[in-house]
Amino acid sequence: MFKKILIANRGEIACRIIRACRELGIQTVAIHSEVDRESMHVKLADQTICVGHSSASDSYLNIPSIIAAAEISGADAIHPGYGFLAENTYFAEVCEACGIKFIGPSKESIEQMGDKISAIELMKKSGIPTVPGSDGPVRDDDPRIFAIAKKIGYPVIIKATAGGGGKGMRVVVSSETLQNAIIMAQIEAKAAFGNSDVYMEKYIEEPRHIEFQILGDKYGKIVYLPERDCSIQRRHQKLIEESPSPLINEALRKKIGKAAKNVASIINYVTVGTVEFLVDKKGHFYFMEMNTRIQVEHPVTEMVTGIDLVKEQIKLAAGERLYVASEKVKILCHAIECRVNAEDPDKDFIPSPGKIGRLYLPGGLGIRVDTHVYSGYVIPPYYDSLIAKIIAFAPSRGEAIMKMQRALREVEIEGIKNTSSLHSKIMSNEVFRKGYVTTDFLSKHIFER
Ligand code: MV4
Repeated sequence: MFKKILIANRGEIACRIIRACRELGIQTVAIHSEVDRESMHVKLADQTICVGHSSASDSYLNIPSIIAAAEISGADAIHPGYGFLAENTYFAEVCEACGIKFIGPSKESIEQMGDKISAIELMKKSGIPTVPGSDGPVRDDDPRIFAIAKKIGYPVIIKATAGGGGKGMRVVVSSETLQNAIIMAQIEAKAAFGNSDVYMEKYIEEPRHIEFQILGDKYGKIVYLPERDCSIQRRHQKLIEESPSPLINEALRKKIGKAAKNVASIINYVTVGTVEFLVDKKGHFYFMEMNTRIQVEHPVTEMVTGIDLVKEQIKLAAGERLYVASEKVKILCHAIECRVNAEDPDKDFIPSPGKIGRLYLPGGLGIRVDTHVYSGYVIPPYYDSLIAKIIAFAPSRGEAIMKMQRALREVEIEGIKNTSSLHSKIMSNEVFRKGYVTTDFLSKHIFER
């Protein structure tokens, strides 16, 4: 096992990782930017090193500085958390070259999933269900686009090859608007990514975003855990995640779970990761992408399964054997996570950094709060706006919703704006309460005009 781990991250996830290390008896090194001197992760760690100025590129993305910090402190491993360098193949490579264990999969695995188009291609070739599509770029001046779209079947969606995060996507319902949509998508893609390539896919109507947590050891054993439903998103940012999905039954769970396990096997995946699928109304599922990191929403799976995913991730990176078996994993409860952001829901969610005055965060039976904020803490404007994750867990979905509502009522965060009122609104929405969550839920039922 590792003796000392450097955490190349900040915020709630850095705190989460330090806690896991402490329970495993591993020393911790926190790195931080100049503005983060008073941050919670710095207070929690055994050792701290300032790695640069406040902007992320000078600090949490500063590879030479982070590697130097690991060498000076004698850390034998680096945990990248999520975001920042978590899916950076070059960083994983540099760690390896310096004899420091990168706590994550191999650089080859990161690379194979890093390019979303070639990841889909590889999975399709390997027999994993993918959305029917053009299998390559399409151009507006190519007369074959009409035949391709007809074969796929309308509606189709045009996506940017270099895209991600839903930028530049366009839905086309009939051949009349196809060519124009491709032209517009190409222009948008060029402006946003400097690359005008676009491709075509069958548009899945009212899909759900269903993802499976997987774990893998270096001996080739892979298990999948019960799914998370992450359909409630705003501008392709997840807001609420829950497990199990109210719209997945045992048979479908097994079917998609096995596919997720196969996806991980294909790339010899080690440690923890997540395979994302789009699922349509009929229960057809399609591979979307794989995240080769621990994710923001991992706590819902921890509450549902009783497995500490961060500790498992560290143990698997250290070469330990996986003792979990998919068939033995039980769904212990229903869990829901609300991401509370320092944003103003009344002003189009503009970030709301600043000093936190009075702070009261909820607790009690069935509530877990993962956060790094405290009364007097100043939220810097440089990084993402997540300030707390409230996780409610109870024997049933209805009870978990009740708990979340009561927890949200207890939240008091003075000095800055936050999104807890939006969560309260969603928790009391009838469509949500019935479990009817698809990716257009927010625009249809919450932000309707
Ligand atoms: C889709 C889709 C429907 N059909 N692809 C959005 C982000 C990008 N990663 C994929 N996205 C979608 N791709 C096909 N063929 C609907 C979405 C989508 C979506 C997906 C997951 C979660 C939220 C979403 C919100 C809008 C659209």
